[in-house]
Amino acid sequence: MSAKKPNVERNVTINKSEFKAAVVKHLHCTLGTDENKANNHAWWKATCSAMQEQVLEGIRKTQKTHYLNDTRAVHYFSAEFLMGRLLSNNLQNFGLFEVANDALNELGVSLSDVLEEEPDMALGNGGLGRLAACFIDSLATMELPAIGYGIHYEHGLFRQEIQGGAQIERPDSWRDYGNPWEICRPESIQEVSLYGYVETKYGENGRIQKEWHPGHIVKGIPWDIPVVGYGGKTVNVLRLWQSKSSGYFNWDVFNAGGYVDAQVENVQAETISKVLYPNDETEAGKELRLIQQYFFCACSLKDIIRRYKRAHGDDWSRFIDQVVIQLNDTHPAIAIPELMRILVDRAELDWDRAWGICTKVFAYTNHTLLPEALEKWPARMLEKILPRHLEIIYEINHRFMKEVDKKWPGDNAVKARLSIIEEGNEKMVRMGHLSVIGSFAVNGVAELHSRLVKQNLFPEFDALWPGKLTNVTNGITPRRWLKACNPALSKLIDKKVGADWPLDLKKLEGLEKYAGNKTFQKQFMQVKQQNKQLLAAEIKESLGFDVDTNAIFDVQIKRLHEYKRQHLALLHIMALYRRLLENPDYDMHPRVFIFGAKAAPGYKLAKDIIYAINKVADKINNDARVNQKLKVAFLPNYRVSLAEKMIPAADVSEQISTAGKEASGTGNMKLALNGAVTIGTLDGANIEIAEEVGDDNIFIFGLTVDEVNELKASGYKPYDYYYKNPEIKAVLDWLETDYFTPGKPGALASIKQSLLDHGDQYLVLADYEAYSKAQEEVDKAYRDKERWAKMAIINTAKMGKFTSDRSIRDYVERIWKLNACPVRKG
Ligand code: H53
Repeated sequence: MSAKKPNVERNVTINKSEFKAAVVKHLHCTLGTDENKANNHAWWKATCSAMQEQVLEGIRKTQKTHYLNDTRAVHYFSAEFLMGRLLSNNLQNFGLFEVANDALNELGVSLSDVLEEEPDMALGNGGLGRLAACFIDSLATMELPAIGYGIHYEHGLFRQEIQGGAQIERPDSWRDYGNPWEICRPESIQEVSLYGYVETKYGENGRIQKEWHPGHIVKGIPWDIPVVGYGGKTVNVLRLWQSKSSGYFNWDVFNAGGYVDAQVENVQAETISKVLYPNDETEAGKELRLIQQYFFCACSLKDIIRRYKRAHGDDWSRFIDQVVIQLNDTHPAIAIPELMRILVDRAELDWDRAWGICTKVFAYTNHTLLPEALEKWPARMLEKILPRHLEIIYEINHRFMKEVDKKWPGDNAVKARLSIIEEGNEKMVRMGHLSVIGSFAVNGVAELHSRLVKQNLFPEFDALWPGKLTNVTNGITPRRWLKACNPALSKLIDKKVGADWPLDLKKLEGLEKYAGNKTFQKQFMQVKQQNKQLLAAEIKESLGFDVDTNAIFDVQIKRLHEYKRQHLALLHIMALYRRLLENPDYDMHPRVFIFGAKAAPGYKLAKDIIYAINKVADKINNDARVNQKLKVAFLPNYRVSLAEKMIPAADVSEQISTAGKEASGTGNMKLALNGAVTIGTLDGANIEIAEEVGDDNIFIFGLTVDEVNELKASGYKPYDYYYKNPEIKAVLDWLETDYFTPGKPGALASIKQSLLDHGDQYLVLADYEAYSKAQEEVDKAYRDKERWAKMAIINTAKMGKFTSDRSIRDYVERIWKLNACPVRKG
């Protein structure tokens, strides 16, 4: 089949002097400045523009090739794409990194300083958005016809400042001074309808026809962001839609009374794409969010259909051969009734034919089991914003309920569970159900998660359609997450296993035979040490204090959420502090606990945990009695470009979520790939990481999913642990004093309350002792230098499975059925 491993042959050949000339040309002709005046920002833009010449040529060739071959393509619909910076990645993927480095050097400019000028493109919250970015990298690398569709947010995820220990949100402005990568495509503008009413008409043949008279129309303007595959052959695009007023006012609707809705006037067209909702794993339930979702789905479907019709006219029979749409979570699920509306109301296909098409086009990825993350929309809200879509959803549900009745005759309980409509005080539309019913494949994102999706979330759907629910374990792109972010390790690896591992990550297994080799161990750990020095410099610059690079760098980087249990790590840090105060000779290897995490602005406890980490850090870092052995660094504004600095420097990777809660995790893969050893629970992809590296090379602790369930079923009592374990008690009581917050007793008390009075939903106290023991094992292992080096090497060696190329191969073979379409020179 199709998705073969690509070869390394490159499509771009430009030498140093040509590159230099191109940069200077853009400095003069694009930016109107010159070498003497230009600052790093100008050099960055000029370098991007020089690259963009190559990129645009790549896009042109790719699109021409795909058009001429009339390829089947995957359309990745996602409300989030967390791209990070593009220059370094594009240089790497075109194989021009060294060329650019030398060229800029000759111009007296440092490439690494120039790279720092680029603002992160943070159009996503966390894992789900970053996964989308890794996937489009792999798709381009594997020469697969693909397009990402999303929203051109004016403001991406907020910038986090820490003031007095607390998180402050500031607006992100990734394109305030222009973005050199994006290409506006006015020729492909689309219009999207909202609000209004539905008219029922009777056609000549007695056929009932529905006509939606919208109350509001907005324009969608496409901006294309290039997605350069490794080797620079295929350059796909990420198409992001910006909303604009259409200047269109429907007098008919107004006169017919359909425009009376006060809200309509409130929805300024431009606000739709103004800002990314900063909630990760919580459903916002806001009208604007639903409008955002519909807006980008409607624009994207029109775009797909326009392209299809260019090749196939009004003949819908080949649509399912050409188009597959992957729904990244339920955020784009409204695309299902939208496609039905287009097929039934516009193209006038009969329902069954339209449904037959729809259910062969969509596939859905579930990323969570957390109830608060499963989207539901009030039927009334849908009726107001998308009246025709609500009718269509009712019809889908009506027909589906008949199918359920055939399978489970007369069973109303099962019907209530499976219905797209949840009855109650307020009727709700369950987007997860709609997604499962409207898709031909549904996947979870790690083995355990996919099993739980089948067993707990959608058991009857699995019984109804055996085989539809499946697993595709997540992955990460090794181009960004090893080659680009860890050049020293990459070079060392090149020498041992050859330079083509970025395309075939299983090649890293070749390192295994050196895991016990003293010389290699030394080289490997020297690279780690260098990376730790770089991070130490970053910590010094950002936080103002020194850290010992001989200490264990223990890293926890991810969104702040109770289920991820940063507060479990915090309790343990406080316990170490206490042990050191009680016994100055307490035997531990020096450790620096390093955090990066943003909290959703409305998530009070998550913000309290950030505050607590910072307050505890202040105290410890300034306490001369302990700070030779213990330090805590909370690096503000965690984002992709900061991750790229933290990950190569980590010794220990904290993956300590409550079992059954983290669908997969991808930070776990990035850290292990860079030689960090995991301390983690049997959750998400940690399980598969443990399978790959073996039990000796990972520190697994804590309750399993079954044990979590048993404990909850038997009535979990967190107070039992509080009274039983004096350390837990002491540390929790400490939080209530003003020791860490002088003059403000109780400022950290909400954490204690959540763990005791509010029931400790995520079993922090139940796992505490096991975690603390596992940390002692980590300490012991680290002191044995050879043992540690071996563990670290094996972690890198065994991460082959977690390349996003493998995930994409799984999608291609099992779900998308795509063929690669190589783009040739010329
Ligand atoms: O998706 C990641 C997983 C991770 C999961 C995350 C995620 C979001 O970032 C946002 C919403 C959501 O439902 C899930 O938490 O475990 O690795 C990619 O699959």
